[in-house]
Amino acid sequence: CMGKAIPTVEGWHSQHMVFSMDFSAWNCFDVEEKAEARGELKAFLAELESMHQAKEGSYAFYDVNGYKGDLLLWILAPSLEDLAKWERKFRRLTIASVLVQTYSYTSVTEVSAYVKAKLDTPEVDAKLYPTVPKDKYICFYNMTKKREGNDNWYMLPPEERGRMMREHGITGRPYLEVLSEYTTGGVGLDDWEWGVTIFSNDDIQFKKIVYDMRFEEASARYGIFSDFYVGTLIDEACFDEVFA
Ligand code: 76R
Repeated sequence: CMGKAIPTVEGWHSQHMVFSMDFSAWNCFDVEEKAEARGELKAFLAELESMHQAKEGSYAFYDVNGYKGDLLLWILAPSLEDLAKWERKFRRLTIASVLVQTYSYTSVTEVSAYVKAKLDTPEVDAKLYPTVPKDKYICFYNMTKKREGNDNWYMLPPEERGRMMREHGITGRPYLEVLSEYTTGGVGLDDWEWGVTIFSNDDIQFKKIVYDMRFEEASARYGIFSDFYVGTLIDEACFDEVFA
């Protein structure tokens, strides 16, 4: 790495996609057409599951709360063209004809050397090539560091940024008992600088960690956030209900 930027290492590419479902269009499908569309979607998810099992990528598929969308699909794969291939497969599904994509974020898994000087450890590998858990809940949002007047993250000396990121790590670490967090970097790839994807079996932990972090200097002074997306896992048990 050259210059003032902290060294980072990158792993899999990442595509977050949020879709809204046009229920009036979906309800024009008859019973058999719906069953067929569900079958196709299940086969698509089974393909993602094999990639995940083979540890050649990973994915998450959640039922989103509120008006921002109905479905959140997160895919991790080695390259941008792999992600494009999955996107194409998805949009050729029958069910895609009743879905409108309302949000997306293209990025890459990232670990930075703010805290750990060594970037070739098993812990770092687990962040770069994650086996995404099938926890009950997901929380996804984007973050950018401010560049405004005196509050310009990118004008700070590296030691200052290091101090704040260490503080950030100290706040975050205890939460690893109750949630998993993945940071993906989108600088040069998409509009926001980072994606934050958190999984837990207790959604209240999202509220607790995000609130806790609001008091950190790195967030209080420099954090800018996108919309938040929360949702519930679409598993075998609720699949037919979600796509009724
Ligand atoms: O301790 C370490 O080894 C890693 C330290 C660490 C870094 C460098 C770390 C730890 N994060 C890092 C980078 Mn994080 N993180 C977020 C959010 O809502 C908010 O205010 C922030 C959203 C959460 C919830 C979270 C959780 N982290 C980053 C970056 C890149 C910043 C940069 O490079 O300038 C962002 C945007 C970001 C945001 N972080 C942790 C956590 C948790 C739970 C930890 C501790 C556990 C761990 O090491 O994984």
